[in-house]
Amino acid sequence: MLALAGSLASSSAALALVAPVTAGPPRPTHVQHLDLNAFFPATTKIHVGDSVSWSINGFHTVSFLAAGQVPGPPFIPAAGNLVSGQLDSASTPFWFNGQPKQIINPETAFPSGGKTYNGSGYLNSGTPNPGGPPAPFVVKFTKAGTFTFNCLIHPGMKGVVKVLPKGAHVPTATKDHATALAEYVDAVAKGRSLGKVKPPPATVLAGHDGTGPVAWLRFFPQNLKIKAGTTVLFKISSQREVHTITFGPAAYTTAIENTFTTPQPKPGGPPTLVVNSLGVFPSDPLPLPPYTGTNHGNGFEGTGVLAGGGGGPGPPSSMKITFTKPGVFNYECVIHEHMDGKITVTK
Ligand SMILES: [Cu+2]
Repeated sequence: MLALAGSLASSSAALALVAPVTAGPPRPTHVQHLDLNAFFPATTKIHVGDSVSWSINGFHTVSFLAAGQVPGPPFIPAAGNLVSGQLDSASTPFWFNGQPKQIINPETAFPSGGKTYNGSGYLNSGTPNPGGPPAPFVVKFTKAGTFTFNCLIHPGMKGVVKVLPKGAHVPTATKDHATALAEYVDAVAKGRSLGKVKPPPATVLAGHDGTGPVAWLRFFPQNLKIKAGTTVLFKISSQREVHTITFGPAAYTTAIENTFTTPQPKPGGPPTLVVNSLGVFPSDPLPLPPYTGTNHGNGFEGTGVLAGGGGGPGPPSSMKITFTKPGVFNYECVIHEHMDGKITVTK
């Protein structure tokens, strides 16, 4: 019975087109620290009854919003679930004890709306689970229309599915692949050009992405050389990414990165994805104090999450830190692996 159902399903699937799209680059950029936050191709045309298959390459969602729906931010405070007992390495309690824990917005993180879209309502792939690439996300479209979808992690990362009546011209999957590759080549070229940025003095840019698909997961410059007493501006230079600037011993900051989110089981539903307070909150009440290399006993100081969206109620897009003591001070972004930098301070 099951085998029969399976063969019926595959024979009817063979008649309908499945259009390929990738969330993130269709192939590696082959440029160190360069990623792409876009859907390739940006626009897909199919017939009513056809499907689109999204390969998810990176931390993205495929999300169709209901009319009037404004997606919530990726991080939200957990009502009634407060940070407690967090001490620094000098055994002093952090300021954020008593604040609501930050969690990954469950509306963003978990699938919703099934695998068939009739052009209305909320349909979300959810975020990929850790460990291995996720299976393609396949959605069948049952109604003609033009439907925009978003990545809820990277604001402005959008694509369009045009569902046309049967008989209208639609490209073949081969043509879709060719369009995706042309867009990818263009995006990598934009990335190379944005990567030539020369930041102003005493400024570190986290990423330098413009408003398009480019996602530089590095700092510019990676080693900033300054005199003691200099105030450095750390600034997100991206509309779509979030980053942190987190100083401290490598073992301490890497531990924050490796436990950036922790699933806490919740009866009767998906787990709550709690974000590490040491990564998401600034290490100190703002403005951040001068950095001496021994803050919090072990040299920990961090901006918490910075976001480039700018203007809105979300996280800030920049912070300043004054460096008072000579030394070489390493920091990292605890959200993106291999996104590391250093500040070299001389007398
Ligand atoms: Cu980052």
